[in-house]
Amino acid sequence: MNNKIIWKLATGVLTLLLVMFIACNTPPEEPTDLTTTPFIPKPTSVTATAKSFHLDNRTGIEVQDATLEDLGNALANHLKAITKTDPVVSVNAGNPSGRSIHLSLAGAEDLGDQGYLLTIESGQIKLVANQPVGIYYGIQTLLQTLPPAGTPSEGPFIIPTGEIRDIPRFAYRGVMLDVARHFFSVEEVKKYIDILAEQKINYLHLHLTDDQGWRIEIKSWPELTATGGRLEVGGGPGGFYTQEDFKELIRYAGEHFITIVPEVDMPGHTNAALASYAELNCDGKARELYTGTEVGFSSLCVPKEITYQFVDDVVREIAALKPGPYFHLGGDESHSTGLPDFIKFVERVRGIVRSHGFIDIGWDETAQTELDNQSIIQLWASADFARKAADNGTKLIMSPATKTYLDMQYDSLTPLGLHWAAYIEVDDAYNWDPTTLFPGIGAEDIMGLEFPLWTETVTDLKDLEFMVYPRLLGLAEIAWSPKEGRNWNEYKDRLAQYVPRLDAQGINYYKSPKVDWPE
Ligand code: TNX
Repeated sequence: MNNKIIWKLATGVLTLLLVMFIACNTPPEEPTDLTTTPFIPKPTSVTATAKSFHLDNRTGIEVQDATLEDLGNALANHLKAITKTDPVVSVNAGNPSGRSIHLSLAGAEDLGDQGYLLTIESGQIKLVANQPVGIYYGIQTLLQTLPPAGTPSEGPFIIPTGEIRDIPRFAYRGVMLDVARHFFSVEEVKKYIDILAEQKINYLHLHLTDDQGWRIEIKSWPELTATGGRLEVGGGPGGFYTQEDFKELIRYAGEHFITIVPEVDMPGHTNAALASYAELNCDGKARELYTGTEVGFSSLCVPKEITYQFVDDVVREIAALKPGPYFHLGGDESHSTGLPDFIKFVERVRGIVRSHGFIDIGWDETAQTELDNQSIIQLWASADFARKAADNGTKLIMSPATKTYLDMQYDSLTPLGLHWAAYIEVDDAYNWDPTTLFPGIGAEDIMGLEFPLWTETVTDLKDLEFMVYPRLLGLAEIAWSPKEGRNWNEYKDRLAQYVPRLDAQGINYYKSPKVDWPE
């Protein structure tokens, strides 16, 4: 061999070694595409820039000022649970430094109160919003770019680069839980709150009273819980929230940017109260406790003054717990209250509710009263009542039973639930739109959507999860994401890819035959 050949061989080997060295030490620039991440609910817009952000133990979290420190810490805790890294949270009002996730309230007006802008670059991630709640939602989205917490994952944790601009379609995105037919403990409700927050649900309406149970302590009327809280459907031990419990629920929900909406259902659905206090009955005789599932047989006594003293005490004590701006006065299925009495009752109670600083919400029957446009009407059964309200400028919460009732069975084989309104398969819960379902009710009339779970047949958290998931994911998307481009086939693939998140949290979801679930 002559020198030239040796020289060529040597440089060849060296080049190879160098290439191998570089390849091993720089993360591969694998092609990424942020637009294929299976987000639920789908963000308003996602654009991809095909690079990647590597989340590792050099990643820090920077918050613009102390007001965002709690959110920074919450994000750090989530990342710790997913990646086993331990990101340091620091305050940095200036430009984000390299490798950080930077949170700031330097948003733009077009993000509204709840929107956010998430910009992922290979060197840093920036999350901006106008309000902390927008940052919270941006964090929920960012977490969906990573594997779910609790799954064994060693990384590398690679986040595709791009930009997500996300603004909710409806300001009010709620669920309702009936804790009266079957009681759910503070711990169970908290577990539900944890998963609701991931879908950007922001209201939890608690149906606190019904024929079968009174579930909130009212100190001036102690028998409501001592007697009225004792049982539940089927005769099992019921339960109730002390005022301290309820404050804790309000606090915990607030930490997840969820507002509690308390409901005391009146004048019907009141047997538990009528069993607790004889004087609330027109005939002065206390009723028996009831553990069946019929509706429409009970009524507070409309002509008696003590009825309004009772309502005033209840609303005042609940107002003192500061749940939020809304109080739901029920008003559904008051079949044992004559219509003139019903109207008289609702109008007077509405005044009491407002006198304690609340905005009143009522089920659609309450639209039969004289309305100013300050009330909110919740449509569940009657589009006619709701239309009357809308024509009057009253805002609607849309909970059509045929689409949004989470206690409706998926199909005739579903072991739990009812079907008086419909069978609601996972595709039925997704393939509809609140702005076109009823003639004469459009986007301008609707302040939001709510997804109720009545619990005549739902006894515990496992039952709850089975009826709620996966339908709630699709419903939450209808409430959050733009209507344009909504498509079941595209969604059902995303849903299938989302499943590891449900599995990781041990959620007992219904494996609908309509979805190709992963093996
Ligand atoms: C109707 S929806 C009711 C509830 C039942 C539910 C069962 C509404 C306002 N009233 O009392 O629990 O059906 O699906």
